[in-house]
Amino acid sequence: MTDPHPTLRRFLTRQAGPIDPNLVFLIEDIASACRAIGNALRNAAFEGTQGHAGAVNVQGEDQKTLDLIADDIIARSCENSPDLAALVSEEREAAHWLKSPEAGDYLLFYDPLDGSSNIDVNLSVGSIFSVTQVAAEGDTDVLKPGTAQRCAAYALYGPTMMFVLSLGHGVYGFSCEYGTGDFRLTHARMRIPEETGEFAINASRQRFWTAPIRAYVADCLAGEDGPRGRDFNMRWTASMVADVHRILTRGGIFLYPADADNHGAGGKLRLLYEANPMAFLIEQAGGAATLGTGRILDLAPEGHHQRVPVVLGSAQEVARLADYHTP
Ligand code: AHM
Ligand code: MG
Repeated sequence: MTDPHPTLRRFLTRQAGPIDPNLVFLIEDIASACRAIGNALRNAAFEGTQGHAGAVNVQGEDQKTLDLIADDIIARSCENSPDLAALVSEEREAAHWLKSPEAGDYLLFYDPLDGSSNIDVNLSVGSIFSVTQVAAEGDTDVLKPGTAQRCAAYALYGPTMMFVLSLGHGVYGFSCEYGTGDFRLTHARMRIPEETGEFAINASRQRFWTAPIRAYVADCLAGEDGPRGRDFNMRWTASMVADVHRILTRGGIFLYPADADNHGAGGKLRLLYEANPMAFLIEQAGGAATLGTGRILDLAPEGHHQRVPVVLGSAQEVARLADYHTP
């Protein structure tokens, strides 16, 4: 009888279609790192690793001790992966080259611990990954559009630790089995419902919002008696991974727009290791991911830590939001 919950390795080698064995190694190295980060999070109160590291990253954000631990775990777990040429991390200023690039080598972009303001209050956090390939020997240009992604994934450290992956043929969710530590397939071919009655936005920023975002949210809040003719629910976990996972599971729309306060920086979320991988996963699950108007995956990146506006989730709702931008 076929195992209804194959391990990640079995899925990659038997069920994911033709796949480069060195990409299998890389994905397994990433998953091993996530397992180790999950353990570090669980033991943080004993190990004295909660709280701030006393350092600031390249983006001017305070680094948590666990941001740095997670970054180190991922780098150490993946640096010997065959054909991995470079790492680009939220916590490192520049690309970390592991070898001289050859055509087909892999480039790994990652946010080691996303939503890390949630750590000390014991709420869900995650890690986000994006993989592209080197175009030609000696090519050190890591700034490729999201359409060039070979795969994208995130780990969610929640009540169940999960690893959610797309290789460009649908989205597959693996749950970490208590006891064995194996990631086993539990959510095959995840699909986002097209319609939704749930939105996610940091409402404390309302005074900074642009007119289209203001109008969209006001219409949702007006509920059954408003222009939408239905009541909406609002959820915001301050952890993009948790918010995206909820949307992949039961639909919804997530917004982190550019506003009067973050406009100069381009937005809040980073293109290469937050917006692009999440956009890839959302599109692979039948949803849509935009900058408010244009598709995120088509944007040509200009910098390693470039920030962009992000609107993603159920396709119809994302399309509706775009309409608010049309005069
Ligand atoms: P981080 O990578 O430094 O944790 O920042 C990204 C996080 C996202 O997970 C989340 O959607 C957002 O920042 C929360 O922002 P806010 O503090 O405005 O709620
Ligand atoms: Mg992040």
